[in-house]
Amino acid sequence: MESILANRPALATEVDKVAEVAGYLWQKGWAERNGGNITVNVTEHIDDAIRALPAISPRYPIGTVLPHLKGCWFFCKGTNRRMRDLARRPMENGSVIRILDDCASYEIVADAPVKPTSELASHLSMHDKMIADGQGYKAAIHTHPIDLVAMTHNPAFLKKDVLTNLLWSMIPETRAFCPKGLGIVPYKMPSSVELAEATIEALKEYDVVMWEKHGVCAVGPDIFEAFDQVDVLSKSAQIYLTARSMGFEPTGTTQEQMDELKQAFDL
Ligand code: 2HA
Ligand code: ZN
Repeated sequence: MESILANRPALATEVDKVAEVAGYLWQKGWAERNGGNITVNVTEHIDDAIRALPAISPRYPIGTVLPHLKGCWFFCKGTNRRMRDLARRPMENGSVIRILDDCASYEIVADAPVKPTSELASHLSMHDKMIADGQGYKAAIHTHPIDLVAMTHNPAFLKKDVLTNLLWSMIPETRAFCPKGLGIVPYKMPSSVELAEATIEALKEYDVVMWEKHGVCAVGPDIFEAFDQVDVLSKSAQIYLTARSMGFEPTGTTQEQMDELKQAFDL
């Protein structure tokens, strides 16, 4: 069977971007075994011929009702699939799904019946919110950056906005490219609807969401931008821990310097 990417360059480009980012996640050491997941809303690239395709899976529940997802299609990393395999063979380690009209279930359409990520409830909840917000955001990422996850093992960093201010103060770019900062979701069961709901709540206030002792979630217009958000925060975390491992507490930019930046860049 021919891949649905054949003769569909725009859809193929979106999947290529996912594969490229999957490679970065593996190279960064953020994606052990099957760790992390990526989903992209590809609805705009779905034509009548794809719409006419039969399902190749049973109907699966999402676990929650997401009204904005009616008629939407997603490319999703497969559950239990390796990020490094997604990088090389995206359509064998991910699949295209359609959301059914009840907005509470989905079926797999192509290429292979690869069941989507175990964090689908969180991913689809983020997409539902992105559509509601109307900013044209299409991509969501969840990954396990060593430095950022390590920081959530310190209770002092879990207090509201402590980590955000610390990371902003390590290098000006972090403030500029992550202006709303990093929200913290207290530890919750992976894959749970409670985790999904808490993630959405935090995204109302922050650009990026940290799952305590687990990982990070980010969204963006495309998967490159979502990845960049995490990369920028991880860079700040690296600067912090490099200073600490050289034996000193980094001074950080001052509140005054950060305020000046906020004004200059209209953040
Ligand atoms: O997909 O990262 O949180 C594996 C995970 C679950
Ligand atoms: Zn995870």
